Amino acid sequence: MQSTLLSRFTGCLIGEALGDAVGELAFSARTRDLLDSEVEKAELLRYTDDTAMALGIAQCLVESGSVAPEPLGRIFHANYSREPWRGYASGPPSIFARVQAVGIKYSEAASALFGGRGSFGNGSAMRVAPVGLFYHKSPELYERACESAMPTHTHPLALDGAAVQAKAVALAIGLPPGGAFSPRSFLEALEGFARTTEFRSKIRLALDLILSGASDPDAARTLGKSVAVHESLPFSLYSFAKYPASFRECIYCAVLNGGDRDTMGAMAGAISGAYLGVASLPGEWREKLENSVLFSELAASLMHNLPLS
Ligand code: AR6
Ligand code: MG
Repeated sequence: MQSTLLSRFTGCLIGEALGDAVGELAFSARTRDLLDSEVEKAELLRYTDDTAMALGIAQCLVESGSVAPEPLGRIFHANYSREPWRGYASGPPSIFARVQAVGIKYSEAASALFGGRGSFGNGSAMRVAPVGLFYHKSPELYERACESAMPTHTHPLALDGAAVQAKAVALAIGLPPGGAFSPRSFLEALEGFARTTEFRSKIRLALDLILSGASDPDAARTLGKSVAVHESLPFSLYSFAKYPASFRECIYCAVLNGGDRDTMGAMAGAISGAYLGVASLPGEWREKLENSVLFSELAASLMHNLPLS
């Protein structure tokens, strides 16, 4: 039982990193064959800011048992300062610079972005998977996911998106990987968990597209695939719910239909890895993953420090 849960936790973190790294390659290798050959040629599968920030959240949970915005902001900031080349968008670095210059709180700097509306980029959802793992049985899951968004993303859509992605990971952990998977049950549970009209209607649309047999490119066009969280997250959920039995097929769907490829790979990969467990992720991808020991260690530490439920 314990080893099954550990394999899901590890699968989630490694799945996130693999989807991110393979998705990043898909910006230049835009077909399945080209992508396979790029992965084969690569010595190392290198992840981007998505996974770097997910690692920051896991680190904060292991160190403090919480995702309080200020300590979490300090960890994001320190990790960014060490590796600024991971492909961050403009929002987080500008928040870190402002906090450093003026001494305000991370969440205060975050809420001033984009004309005072805060960011609805997918940055809060792309990194939230460890919150989904840690609080998978907790009634506080929604609130804790929002808390983890606050150091950089304060827009209501970014908060709801973080909560929906965390819930997707939590649901995936609770489902038997060998059993019959119902896209309807999975997506309707997420629809019921979401609190914004945008997410509720997009998740419903993702289900309708699966049930009606739409093609993946049509689904991507219909749902959207940009850095806006209410576009790229619904298509990531679609990718997992359409291809639950195969990590590889799920990732091909998420990263080979244009848009924000690395982040859709990261979000879909975290859910798929949590559902299937680490042993079901492609071995030839796993053996090339940068820092893979760190993911296994963090997964074990998260599991051994779970809050009482
Ligand atoms: N109004 C208009 N545009 C917005 C708004 C808004 N309220 N919020 C976000 N955008 P950012 P992230 C647009 O900078 O979410 C990395 O490559 C705006 O164009 O907060 O952490 C990752 O791998 C802004 O530049 O960063 C992900 O792909 C963009 O959304 C992605 O970037 C990103 O928001 C994550 O970015
Ligand atoms: Mg990225």
